[in-house]
Amino acid sequence: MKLSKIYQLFFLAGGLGFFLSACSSALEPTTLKDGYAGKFLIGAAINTNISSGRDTASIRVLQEEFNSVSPENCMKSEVLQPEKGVFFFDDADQYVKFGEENKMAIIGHCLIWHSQAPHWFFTDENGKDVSREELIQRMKDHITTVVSRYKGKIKGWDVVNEAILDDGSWRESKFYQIIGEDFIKLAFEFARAADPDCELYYNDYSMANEGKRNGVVKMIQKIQEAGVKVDGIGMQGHCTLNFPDLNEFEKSLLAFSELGCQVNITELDLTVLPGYDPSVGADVAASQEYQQTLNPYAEGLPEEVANQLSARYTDLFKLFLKHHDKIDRVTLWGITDDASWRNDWPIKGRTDYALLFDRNHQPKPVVKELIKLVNN
Ligand code: 9MR
Repeated sequence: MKLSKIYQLFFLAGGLGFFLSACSSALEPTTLKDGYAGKFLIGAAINTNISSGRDTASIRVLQEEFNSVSPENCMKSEVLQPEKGVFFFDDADQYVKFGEENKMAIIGHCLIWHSQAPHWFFTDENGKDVSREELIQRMKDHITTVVSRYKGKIKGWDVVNEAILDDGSWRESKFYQIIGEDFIKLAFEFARAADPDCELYYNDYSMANEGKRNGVVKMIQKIQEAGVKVDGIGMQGHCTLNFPDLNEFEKSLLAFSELGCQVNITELDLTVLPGYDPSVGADVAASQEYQQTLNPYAEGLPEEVANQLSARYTDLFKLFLKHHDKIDRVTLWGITDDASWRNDWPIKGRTDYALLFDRNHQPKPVVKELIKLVNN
């Protein structure tokens, strides 16, 4: 063969290779929801600025990157039933409508939680604790009214939130004090009766802690033995750069899955700020005084810390991918850094960088890495 022919063939083959690789990279997913399709849903908690349509910049990111929504606050009992028998559904209705219009998997959060529950729920007209029967009735009325209203529209409800402490013991909430352990089983029964086809979850923070893991497993087993189905367990996933230990997180994920429950990573975010005390988990009641030294990145995040954040998110998603057959959904607790609750907890007025999209609604470099992980 003449040398010029060989060159021609060589260039043809090179061109073809270039064309094929361009085609395949054009086919590679470029968004989180497409990247993780077939593995698990990618959700975000949204606030009323988003569900009302006001925050158009965040809505654009949500529509491109996510396929599930959770209500950050508008379905908590103090919002939904501020007075006995007086329900406020405007924001929750708007949230569900928004989720439907955007074809998202819509999550309900949360029916029974000691926090953000209205005071009247537990007291009688004299300000004394209500009887066990009365509190059960109030729980039943609340759950039945709320779950029935959105029957067939909500993929799954966080039925009970944060009932077990880090050492595995029961939280001494009013629900526990007045009703006893049974309140969880009853809550699941009431929710199941109101919407038999809806998924029902137990949701909690610091789930990687051995004590909490064992306590939750014991509690769920008891409910299951009583013939009540728990479809899923939510591991909240409020993380820091070094908490929780991912080996412990994995042990919990496996333990929950072995109960026959799907696992949801429900409230993922990652603070980079100093001074976090792991023993408070994500207890909204915790608070600390502001100090300048505890707010070091008000003017921007140093590259070194940004890299640590990327590496940590990557490690978390590697673990989720490893167990994608057990995980139904990974939900970030917000979309952009500015809207994260972490800026104000446990210290008000700090600048944190907890989420995957920055204050200009741009994806952080790690988003591309997370999408690449799936193909590798
Ligand atoms: O992010 C929520 C924040 O805006 C509220 O002020 C707070 C109290 O209602 O709740 C936050 O969300 C919590 C979630 O509902 C349950 N797990 C812990 C979350 C962070 O505190």
